[in-house]
Amino acid sequence: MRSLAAVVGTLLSAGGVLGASTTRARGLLDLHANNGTVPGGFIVELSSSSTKRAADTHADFLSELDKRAAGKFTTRKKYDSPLFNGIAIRLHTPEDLISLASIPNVVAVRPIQIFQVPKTVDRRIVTSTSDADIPVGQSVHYMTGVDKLHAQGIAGKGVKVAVVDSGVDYMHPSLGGGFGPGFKVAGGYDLVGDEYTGFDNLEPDDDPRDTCIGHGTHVAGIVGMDPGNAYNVSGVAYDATILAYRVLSCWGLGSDDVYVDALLRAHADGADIITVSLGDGNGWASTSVAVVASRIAEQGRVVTISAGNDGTSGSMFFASPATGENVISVASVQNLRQHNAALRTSVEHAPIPYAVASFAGHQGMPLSVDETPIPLTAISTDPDAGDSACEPLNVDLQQQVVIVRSATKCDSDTQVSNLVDANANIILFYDQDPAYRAAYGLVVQLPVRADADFLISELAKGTPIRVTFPQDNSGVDVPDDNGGLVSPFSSYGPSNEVLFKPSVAAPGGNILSTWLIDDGSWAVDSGTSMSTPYTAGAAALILQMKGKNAAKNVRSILQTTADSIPASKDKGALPQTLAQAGAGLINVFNALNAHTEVSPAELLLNDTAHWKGSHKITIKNTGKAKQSYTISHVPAMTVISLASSKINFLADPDIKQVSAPARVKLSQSSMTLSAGQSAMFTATISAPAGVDPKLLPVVSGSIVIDGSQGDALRVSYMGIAGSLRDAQTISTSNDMLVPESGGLPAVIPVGRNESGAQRGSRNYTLTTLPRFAFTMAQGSRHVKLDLLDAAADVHSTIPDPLDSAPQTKRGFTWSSWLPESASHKSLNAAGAAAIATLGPLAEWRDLPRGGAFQRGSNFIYMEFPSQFANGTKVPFGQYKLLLRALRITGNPSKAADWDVYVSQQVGILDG
Ligand SMILES: *[C@@H]1O[C@H](CO)[C@@H](O)[C@H](O)[C@H]1NC(C)=O
Ligand SMILES: *[C@@H]1O[C@H](CO)[C@@H](O)[C@H](O)[C@H]1NC(C)=O
Ligand SMILES: *[C@@H]1O[C@H](CO)[C@@H](O)[C@H](O)[C@H]1NC(C)=O
Ligand SMILES: *[C@@H]1O[C@H](CO)[C@@H](O)[C@H](O)[C@H]1NC(C)=O
Ligand SMILES: *[C@@H]1O[C@H](CO)[C@@H](O)[C@H](O)[C@H]1NC(C)=O
Ligand SMILES: CC(=O)N[C@H]1CO[C@H](CO)[C@@H](O)[C@@H]1O
Repeated sequence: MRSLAAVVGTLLSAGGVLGASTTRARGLLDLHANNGTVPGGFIVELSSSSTKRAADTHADFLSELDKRAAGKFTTRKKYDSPLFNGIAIRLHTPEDLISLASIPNVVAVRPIQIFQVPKTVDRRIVTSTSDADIPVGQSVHYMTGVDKLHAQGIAGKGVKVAVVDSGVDYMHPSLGGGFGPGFKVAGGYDLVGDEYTGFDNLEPDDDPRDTCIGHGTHVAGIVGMDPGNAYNVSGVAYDATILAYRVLSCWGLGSDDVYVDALLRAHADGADIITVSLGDGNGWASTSVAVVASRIAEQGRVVTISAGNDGTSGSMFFASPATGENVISVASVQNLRQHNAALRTSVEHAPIPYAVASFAGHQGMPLSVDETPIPLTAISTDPDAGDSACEPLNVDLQQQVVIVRSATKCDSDTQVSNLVDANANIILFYDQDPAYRAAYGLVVQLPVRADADFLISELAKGTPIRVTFPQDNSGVDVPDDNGGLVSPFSSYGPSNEVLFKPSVAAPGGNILSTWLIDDGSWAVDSGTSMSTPYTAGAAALILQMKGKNAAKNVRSILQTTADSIPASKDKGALPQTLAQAGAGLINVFNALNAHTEVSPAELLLNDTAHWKGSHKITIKNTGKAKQSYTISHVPAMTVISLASSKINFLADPDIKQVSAPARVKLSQSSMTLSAGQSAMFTATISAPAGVDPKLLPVVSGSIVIDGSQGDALRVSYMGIAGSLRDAQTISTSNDMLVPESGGLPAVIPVGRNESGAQRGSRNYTLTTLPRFAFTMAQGSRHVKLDLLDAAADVHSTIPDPLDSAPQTKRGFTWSSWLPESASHKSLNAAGAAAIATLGPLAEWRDLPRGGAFQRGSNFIYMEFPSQFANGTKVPFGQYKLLLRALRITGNPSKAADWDVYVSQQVGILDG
């Protein structure tokens, strides 16, 4: 069973536009700010020093801005932490962006991003316990060794964990039933208020109770809910103290200027661990929250952040702020058990678990039909039939539920379409291909084969059976066929800087935890939002046992003692790519009981243009007796990132993993160390043979160190067996996102009768200006849009998608928008500047690549600019647009490191 990954956060994120069409941009100020960035909003980082206090730099900055900004501005936040000095402001006039960057002491200007409450992958409120042998809540602890630590009474005593989320419903009996000193939720703050939408409507107060969203309550329960409840579930660190920082309003909206504040507050309040289940597919480590989170981690606190739920977008689509260099970014593994809805039958039998199989179906949710009993029919009375409903059927199945085996002789779509043609009401599949995604709504899957066999044998005997689909929330726990494997929704790394991302994995698929007491009190939910607090709880157990000075080592400890996660349940399957699994599934018992330390935990290979293959690894025997070690290499699956078109990333269901191991030479294959002794060996890793470097294969694996006292530790490596600088950055393919579009970039005329991209040259007036759209195949640190004289002798260095694509209708439905934003210091980019242009129109920094199913999909879809970046009107004339994007790791002063695209000719005429 697979679900379409949910979208975490919003789009477009880190980019900013320098200058926009003023009138249109002003219009945007009035829009609901749910479009990626706060219009006109920036976090400005300022430099401070011992002679210049933060407060003074704030005052200087504001008085300078007051002098320079023609329009008004609003001050949203002031940060004067030693970790981050700066101001968040909102400009009311786009032209003032230019002033911003030129003010002294400005270190960085980053647009304020809007975040939404992560849409978790499946959610279900639960109301009844099941009779399964391992309760769904405890099974996660069996997976990670936490059950054994709980049995020893280790549950995070004395450790403070800050939950930065939608608040916590601390009135929940399993979360302490109160707030303040002495309670489990001992402190925190509401930084947003109920109504915050990203505009200037923050209403902070000191009560962080979660009354409307539930996400933070679920997260807090995973960290530390008390045992002894009806479901016999417990948080990982139920003796820890929780601090709740509410950063999401009842609209489910928050913004990163607020998150930065929350992180700094949690740090100042003495949180030992900060956990953040928020993020946005982005790829870059340079967003405000990622930068601040990383600095906090560097200061010796543990920061856990979700990898993101964008696994269907393929490799290198990692969420920010989990991209932050020093944070622990957490992937998700499926719980061993899952909670299913259950149908009832008119014959004596326990409720039968089923899963809704449609594309949009939510695991665990009942099929949405009324509760009248419906007769059941089998297409074949042979439960092993492999060809049922492969041919058109000569029966009328109206008003019947049909049970059918997933065929081996034809595909499920054929079966479904034959059954639907025969008027089947509801289809029950069994033995189903887990990759199956039905296009029809009323298709369910029975995960337990014995249930199907029972129903068919009764029907074969002639017993009439009626089935009902109760619409209440009672259900049944069953083993998950994919239990223990990486959740398909879990985002892939590495980051665009080729940092080792994700760090580790923890249970995040089908997790039972606390919920709002006004909305059922308990829920099963899935996402890296769930695996992240699990890891925060694990860190609390480690800090309790090893002391708080261990904080800086928690990531390494969890990584080196993690358990390898296989790519499938097949015997002998290689480990899942570490780009999705991280170093492996955390094993907290091993983390606290190993008699050996190895370092470093991560080997960063970078890409082939910057390959670092040789690494020294130290093994230390921390036990009381002599130990001998064997050292070996265990490769993981290699991800082929790009489609053979060599432009765009492969997305679900085409993500390709192959067995193409890196070649690893170890200077030693064994060693013996006496108690307390340490020694070093060298691992030399080269890119695998037989994979096309142009497809950017992500290669990963571990050096495994097995000790004679039972320790199994690992050092994990990740790198790209190709050169990022050689990869085309501007997408020009027509097989991504809008298949029928004819490809981007393109000038797109608008009007009732318009349906395609502009071909050839064309004239417009100011009232009929077209749009311009593009999307990125790779992330880019720097994207520039300039105006060219139509006669300029400048040519694209990338193919024009219109040359290869048939002229077909476009599917654009988005309204015009152009995120206003960043003023950045003007370029010293000689390479890009070498082309003579009429002037800059817009620019973006740290743009993410397009994702597969993103809302908005990181398209830039904008009005044809009628003004330069500085607000000066573009005179009437004949023009082309010049779009340039710096390749990842490209040198801005080298022309060859920029992709250049020149648009069709556009005339702007008076009229
Ligand atoms: C409840 O969980 C504990 C472990 O935390 C386990 O030992 C016990 O058997 C469980 N009880 C039930 C009724 O499942
Ligand atoms: C990889 O190399 C690039 C280019 O030198 C550098 O910017 C980046 O930080 C390197 N990444 C790592 C993980 O070392
Ligand atoms: C749009 O097409 C319709 C039908 O072909 C035609 O009648 C109408 O005049 C066209 N409108 C414009 C603005 O060209
Ligand atoms: C656009 O307008 C210019 C100036 O009026 C004219 O020379 C040119 O032929 C027009 N181009 C098209 C494609 O109509
Ligand atoms: C604005 O930018 C354009 C294009 O670069 C330039 O020609 C013009 O002189 C600038 N105007 C001002 C007021 O700086
Ligand atoms: C272009 C775009 O996506 N605009 C959206 C911005 O957010 C508001 C509120 O959610 C939507 O209504 C707009 O469609």
